Amino acid sequence: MHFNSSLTQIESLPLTSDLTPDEAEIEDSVEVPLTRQPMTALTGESANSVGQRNHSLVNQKTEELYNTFLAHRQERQLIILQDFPDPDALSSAWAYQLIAQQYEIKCDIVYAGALSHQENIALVKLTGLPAQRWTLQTLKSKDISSYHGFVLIDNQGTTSQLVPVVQQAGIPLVAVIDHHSLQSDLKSEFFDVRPYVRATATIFTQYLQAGLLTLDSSINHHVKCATALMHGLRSDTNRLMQAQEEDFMAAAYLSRFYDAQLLNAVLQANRSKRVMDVIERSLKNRIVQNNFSIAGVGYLRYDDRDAIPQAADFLVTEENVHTAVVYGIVHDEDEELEVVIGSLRTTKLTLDPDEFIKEAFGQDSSGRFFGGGRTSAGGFEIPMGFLSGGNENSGYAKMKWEVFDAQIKQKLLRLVNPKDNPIQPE
Ligand SMILES: [Mn+2]
Repeated sequence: MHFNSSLTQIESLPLTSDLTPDEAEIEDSVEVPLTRQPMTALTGESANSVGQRNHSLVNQKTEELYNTFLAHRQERQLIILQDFPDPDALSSAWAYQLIAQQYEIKCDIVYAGALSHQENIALVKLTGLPAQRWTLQTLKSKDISSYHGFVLIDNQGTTSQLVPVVQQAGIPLVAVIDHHSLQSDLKSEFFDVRPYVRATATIFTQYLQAGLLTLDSSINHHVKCATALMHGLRSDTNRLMQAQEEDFMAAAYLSRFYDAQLLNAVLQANRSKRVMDVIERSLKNRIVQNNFSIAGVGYLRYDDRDAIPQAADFLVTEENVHTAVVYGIVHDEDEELEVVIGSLRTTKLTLDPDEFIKEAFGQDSSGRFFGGGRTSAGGFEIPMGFLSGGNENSGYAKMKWEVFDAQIKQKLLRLVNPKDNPIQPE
């Protein structure tokens, strides 16, 4: 499928050799257990732990990933997250980093945008999650040639500004681990994309459970990472309400290690006033048709970008609404960068957000879709290009918003009311 040809050779390597890394060579900066349980799951002994249906796939993927780590011992890797990483991405990347350390692979977790959701900021601060913000500017100042490979987690490269630059530098893609629908035909050494799984944190928990890293409650990092994974899993499954068997099994496993108090502290993070203001605008501006709630919220600052999915989360709770779409123009004051960003949330099981967004907005001139999704959620980004900036002229700013607002509504309403005239007066 998407594996490159060298994998077949790697697969045939004996599993029994090299299981325990040389203790002397392990970096002592992070506590990682030096002994790991043998990969019992690889031989199918823990069939009850994951659920029969996907058990063999999990084992196969775990083994492939294990072999990938072995093949890249002592290398440096860049883990690239979406520009605005969520708890699922952040926690999964941390799990990858901890697993990789056992093979003396040093990983840096990077994202180009911002941590804009108050819970994400709390998660990173309270757990000490080792993610770094690297803007395109930062990237230019770094010597990225020291990285032997890059890894995409909870994304497939379409939502990060860093990916094209890293690809251009000739750094190979080592692994893609995600649960979004397939976005493009990526060539990666290791590839595990399972769109029917509700969270990437579930996939990582399965790796842990299958023996890639033995969690230990006496190790601080492990407890915090398990807590982060629990948060990631919960937040991608609407607090487990959309969780399926595999996600519940993963949560059950994490429950042995996670810190409930710490998770509670993360969840207590308050919304900023600006986020509340965006939610207020979405309430005022929403139109509801055929159980869809659609709201444009105008301009918002880059750092408040996460107010958009939060507003969508809120609008979808209205009676008789099954799907909410909220969008706005996000602007970065320094770089005059402007982009329309939108979020979709749905409780309608038969609505595929990925299909819906691709159908509504189509592709740009290079064939790239403006967005995509996963179960129950999706998002889109439409660059403003030549129209960016110039907002000090309030007449121009207003006109620009009105044009984008009208066009997005037309495109959405064509799907919402397939038989009607798509243009609805407000
Ligand atoms: Mn996710």
